[in-house]
Amino acid sequence: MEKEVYSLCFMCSVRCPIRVLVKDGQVKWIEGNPHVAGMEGSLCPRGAAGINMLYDDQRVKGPMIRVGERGSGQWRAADWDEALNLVGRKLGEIIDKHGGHSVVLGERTQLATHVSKTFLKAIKSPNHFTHDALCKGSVNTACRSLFGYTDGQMGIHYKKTKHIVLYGRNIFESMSVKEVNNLMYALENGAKMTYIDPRVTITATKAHRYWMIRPGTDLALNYSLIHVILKERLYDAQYTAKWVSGLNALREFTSIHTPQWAEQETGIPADEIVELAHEISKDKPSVIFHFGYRGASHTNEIYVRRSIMMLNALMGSVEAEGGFFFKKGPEAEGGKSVHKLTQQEFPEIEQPRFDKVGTKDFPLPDPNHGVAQMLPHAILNKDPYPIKALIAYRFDPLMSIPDYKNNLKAINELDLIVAIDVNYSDIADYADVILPESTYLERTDCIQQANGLKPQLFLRKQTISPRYDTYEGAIILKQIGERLGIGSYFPYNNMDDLVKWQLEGTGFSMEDFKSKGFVSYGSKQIFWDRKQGLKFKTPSGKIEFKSSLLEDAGFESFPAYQPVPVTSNGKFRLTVGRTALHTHVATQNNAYLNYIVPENSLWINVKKAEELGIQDGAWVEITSKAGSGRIKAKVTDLIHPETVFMLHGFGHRAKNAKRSYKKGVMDTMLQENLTDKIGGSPALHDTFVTVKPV
Ligand SMILES: Nc1nc2c(c(=O)[nH]1)N[C@H]1C(S)=C(S)[C@@H](COP(=O)(O)OP(=O)(O)OC[C@H]3O[C@@H](n4cnc5c(=O)[nH]c(N)nc54)[C@H](O)[C@@H]3O)O[C@H]1N2
Ligand SMILES: Nc1nc2c(c(=O)[nH]1)N[C@H]1C(S)=C(S)[C@@H](COP(=O)(O)OP(=O)(O)OC[C@H]3O[C@@H](n4cnc5c(=O)[nH]c(N)nc54)[C@H](O)[C@@H]3O)O[C@H]1N2
Ligand code: SF4
Ligand SMILES: [Mo]
Repeated sequence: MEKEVYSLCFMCSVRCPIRVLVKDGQVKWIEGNPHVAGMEGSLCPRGAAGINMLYDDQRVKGPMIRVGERGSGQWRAADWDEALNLVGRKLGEIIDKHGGHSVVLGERTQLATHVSKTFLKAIKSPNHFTHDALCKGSVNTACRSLFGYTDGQMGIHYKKTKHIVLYGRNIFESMSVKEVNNLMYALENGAKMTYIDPRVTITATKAHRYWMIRPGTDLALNYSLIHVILKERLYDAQYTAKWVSGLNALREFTSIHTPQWAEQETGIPADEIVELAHEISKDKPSVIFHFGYRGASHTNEIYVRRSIMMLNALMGSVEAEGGFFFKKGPEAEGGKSVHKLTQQEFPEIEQPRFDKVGTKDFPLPDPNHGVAQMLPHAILNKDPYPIKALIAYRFDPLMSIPDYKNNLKAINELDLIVAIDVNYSDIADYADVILPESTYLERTDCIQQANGLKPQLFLRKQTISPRYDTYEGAIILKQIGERLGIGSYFPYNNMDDLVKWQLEGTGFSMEDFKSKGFVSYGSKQIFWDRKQGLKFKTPSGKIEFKSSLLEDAGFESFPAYQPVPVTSNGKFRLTVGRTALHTHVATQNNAYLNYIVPENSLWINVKKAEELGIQDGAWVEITSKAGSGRIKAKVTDLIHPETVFMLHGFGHRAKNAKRSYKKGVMDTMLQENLTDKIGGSPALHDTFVTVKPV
């Protein structure tokens, strides 16, 4: 028997719509959903490798209870009742003794996030955190400081853009299928692409203009671009007059930041900076200065992101075709949003968050996701109070928070670690109990409400029954909840119940997703009226260059630029990033992806390698304040001499993930745990290393 099921990929968080061919109960083929604009049937390599994840015999096949030391990789299989009873009993004891706030749940934001938030609210813990701060915390804060919206509430209209500027936004490797397809469409129709990165990436090779910037100096470049744009009046004067506050303050501030000054700092020729300002302003407002994710990852990141978004505002590209737009929800079409479990009434929580977000110590990061990298500090220093239990739900603090050794020390202080994972991840390996989730191909998930130019709903639909003894995360949490006496917050028995409840009042039913995998609230794209109808949520109702969010919290809108010293004494700035073949720390043990990219290597500039006596392909030792590792060198002139680069996600220590075990070096083994104290992102690129041949 053959059937086609529409669903959502989950080999990464993008959740591309897919069509899955199932034959005799086996998944035979996965492709992009052809009915979805921008997918055109395509998938990325990781999406195609979903089949290998499903049929991987090295994944967690049923609940596991640890028998050896933490991290020994020794487990015994348990049935669900035993494992859940154990977790319920231990959590109950911890909550009784130390309060609900001693329980922390960290996850990668996903469709069932409203379920885990509900779980924590019900046990009176403020300590739900997501991966978001690690990914784009400062982007979020920067956008709120300017527009009153988070970056997540904004979208990018790639397809109609005329010029895109990418600051280490390696869009053709660190990808999302729709973004790539839409940008390719624009490029084929004449759009220009400027790419800025200390390293020549695949994206760099496709760009019209590539600048090998000195690492850490994007802010200087942007201040000089702003200087030229303001001095030569290249900005959209009508738009800024109506919608921007603080233009004069910005003009005054950037008056010293000439292109000649920036050339010294960035290594980019002054005349080329002027040329970009001229060229891009001709295409305004259909231009994009991409706010980026993990490119410029430094302690001043919020100001880099603000400078990028100020350039957009100067071009009038915020809420413009071919620029940025604010995502519209169902209400914009007279429809109703889906229900979330977090809309219930909960007991009041008195304690601050473990990361102190929302207090005067850490006022600005988004409390919706908190600041994950504060976890080791909170545990080790019992600051602000003791933390006793961690539930890691599709998130690996060991490999995703800088400073592995410190992370390990911290989690070893905990009385209970529970991992809800599909794989033997590194955190699962250190857990006391692993509660395995069914893979995305084996489960129906909560509804995805996709706000955007056209609000839509998508459904991840089970394609085959679970191959092993696994459950959906929303069912696992409900089951633990029942053992803690908070079962009434989870009013469903299975995923279909939950989805039906979410859809109540929207006018849509599960049946409506069958033919195409999604439903739409309307058919036209909604842009607000740029002349009168922009709805910024800042106190002034304008784009605040001079930001009340920042200044009310005691931070400057335009702090003086701090020059970036040239790295010396044999030191390199360590930079990291992704490959098109892997997702973060999740896919290195996938048979197919592991076969193509089994380990990482260290990119090092050819001249520096020569000085140090390092040959291409030879083993080197890389050392930082936090740790060291052995890795093969990739000697190349495609990287700036002040930095070395490695892929994130390798060097796994979990023994049961046999293909990835100890392959390559873990970046968190080297990185120090540093943070942009205003925006909330980690400063992943502020660790310095030495490299020597072995
Ligand atoms: N295949 C794949 N795609 C993904 C993901 C994945 O895991 N795999 N993850 C997704 C997620 S969650 C994210 S956040 C995005 C990340 O998307 P990106 O932020 O585009 O991804 P990275 O691969 O981290 O690329 C960072 C780049 O910044 C460069 N860089 C380092 N220092 C500087 C600097 O000072 N200035 C500039 N301009 N550049 C610098 C590095 O050389 C590197 O090429 O990717 C998404 N897409
Ligand atoms: N050092 C360092 N740290 C980083 C980064 C970096 O470049 N370097 N990048 C940052 C960025 S941009 C991001 S987005 C984060 C990502 O951080 P994480 O969320 O930790 O990374 P992922 O690899 O996406 O997935 C984590 C876990 O999810 C599990 N998993 C996969 N599918 C499922 C599923 O269906 N259900 C369940 N329950 N589990 C599943 C995987 O096995 C894996 O253990 O890391 C951030 N941290
Ligand atoms: S970008 Fe690739 S891995 Fe991520 S959801 Fe889309 S197809 Fe899947
Ligand atoms: Mo991310």
